[in-house]
Amino acid sequence: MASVPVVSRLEEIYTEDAVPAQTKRWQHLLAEFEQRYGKPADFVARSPGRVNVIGEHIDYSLYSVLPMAITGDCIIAVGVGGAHERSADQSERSEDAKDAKDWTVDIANVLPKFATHSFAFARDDPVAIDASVHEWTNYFKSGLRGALAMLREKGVVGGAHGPRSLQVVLDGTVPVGGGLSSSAAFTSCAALAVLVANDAAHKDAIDKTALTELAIVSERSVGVNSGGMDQSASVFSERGAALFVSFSPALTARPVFFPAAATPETELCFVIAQSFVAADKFVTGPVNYNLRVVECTLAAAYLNAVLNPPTTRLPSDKAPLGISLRGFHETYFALQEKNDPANTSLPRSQKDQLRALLALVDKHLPQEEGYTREEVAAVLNVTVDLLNQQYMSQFPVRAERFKLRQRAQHVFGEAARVLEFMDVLEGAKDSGGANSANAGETLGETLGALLNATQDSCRDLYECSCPELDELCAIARRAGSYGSRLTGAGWGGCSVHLVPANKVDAVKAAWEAEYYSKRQPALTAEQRAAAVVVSRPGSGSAVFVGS
Ligand code: NG1
Ligand code: MG
Repeated sequence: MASVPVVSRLEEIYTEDAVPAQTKRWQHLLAEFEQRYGKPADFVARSPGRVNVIGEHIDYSLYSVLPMAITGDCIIAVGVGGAHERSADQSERSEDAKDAKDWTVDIANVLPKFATHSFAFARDDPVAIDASVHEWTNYFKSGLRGALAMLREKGVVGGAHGPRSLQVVLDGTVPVGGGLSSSAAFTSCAALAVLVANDAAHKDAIDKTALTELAIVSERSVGVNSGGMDQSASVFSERGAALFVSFSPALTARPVFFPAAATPETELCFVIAQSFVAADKFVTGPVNYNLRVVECTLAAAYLNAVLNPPTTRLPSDKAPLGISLRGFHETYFALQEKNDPANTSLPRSQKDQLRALLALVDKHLPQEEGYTREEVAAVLNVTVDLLNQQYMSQFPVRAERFKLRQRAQHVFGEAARVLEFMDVLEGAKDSGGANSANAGETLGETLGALLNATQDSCRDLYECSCPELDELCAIARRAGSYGSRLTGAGWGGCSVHLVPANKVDAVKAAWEAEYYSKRQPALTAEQRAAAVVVSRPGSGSAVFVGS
């Protein structure tokens, strides 16, 4: 079991060169807390945003992904208890204690544009969230709700032990709606804050896996049917490394180091560039993100119906809608093996299996124009009503046709690219790293080609890019990027680029001249300064108890 680190010095969280700037920000947060609540904060919880290196839109189909944490993060100063809190004794004795809203959260943001709120909740309350209203404190509520559910299950909260009232002040530096996962940073951080506040005696024993799993489920209560990449990256990351996250058979995450370059000029850098196209999943979820989740799930059910024996049911798994393309994948090959154990031509490695699945998609999901509800329901042997109810009631979607062919092609292809990317990285390490300048170039080109292929697939098969993101990628490649693509959900937000250190300035200048000054002339100086970031992999969630 790996626990969330409890630290008393900021150096343990940030790199040396980031510490001075961060120290100021943390002091400001703590001063704001004291001024607002008239007492010092008890602790600060912290969770970072992330950039995804490769593996886009496959986490909710339970395929492995490779994100890394960024320096931008959410920090929450927390005070526990307070005037409103009814004592455990009182709560137990009183008749109506169960329903009395005796616990409160006061929540403020260092940025005044986020209005201050207070809300109360009862001892056994699941904490109501109105996902139809896009309200910044919903993310805190989602973390609170998930964490309390876990604490109740563990018996830490319940009976004579009421939950704790909280006063919190938050500061976030992950751009909102930018594909860098401000939402997961906020949700994981809130969940962590609530766990520590309610079980202070065990604050150094908060299991990273448990925190991640609860943050994944929590974030869905805000209205997006997301996978688990962002929360995993936020919680598990280690400074200096990307993170290989797997969801099947269980959630695991391991650090992945990029080989050292021969010279500083050839060092491989990840450069993140904002498109400034806002992609708001809450508004557009029914026609983009949540719709893709449904399309992938329907593709899994459809392939199962046409390729496996009629009575085969896909195993229910931790995918958002309970079954996944990965579940189909495993079931299909397990049955093939069982029926014909002597068959030596069955693909054994994940990569070969994914290739075989692409051929099956080509044959059994031929309709480029997509599939109607009636067509899918007929193959699944259910009514359209049941289909709607099973897959489209909790998170509504709007579509006439479901592009099962293209979505499945993207998912299997992208899952294979992640494995290929890992093989290339690990091969480079085995052969002594990118030690000569030429080896560095070849490595950059090979990895870059995979990133470019991801962008093509996102644009053409998954339809989650947009002209601005395509343009940022094209400009960067012309100026020396090895590989460029959108990162996160897409439809706007950020792009990520693999660039050798000696080309970073040229790429930045090209964006300025060809994109920002032309496409986004109205940007403020501040926005412009934040538009492009060279990102080093940062560390994950932590609890800060220093003074
Ligand atoms: P963004 O939009 O960057 O938060 C979303 C999902 C991820 C993953 C990516 C696409 C949420 C919270 N996260 O990321 O789980 O599916 O899209 O790869 O919705
Ligand atoms: Mg998000």
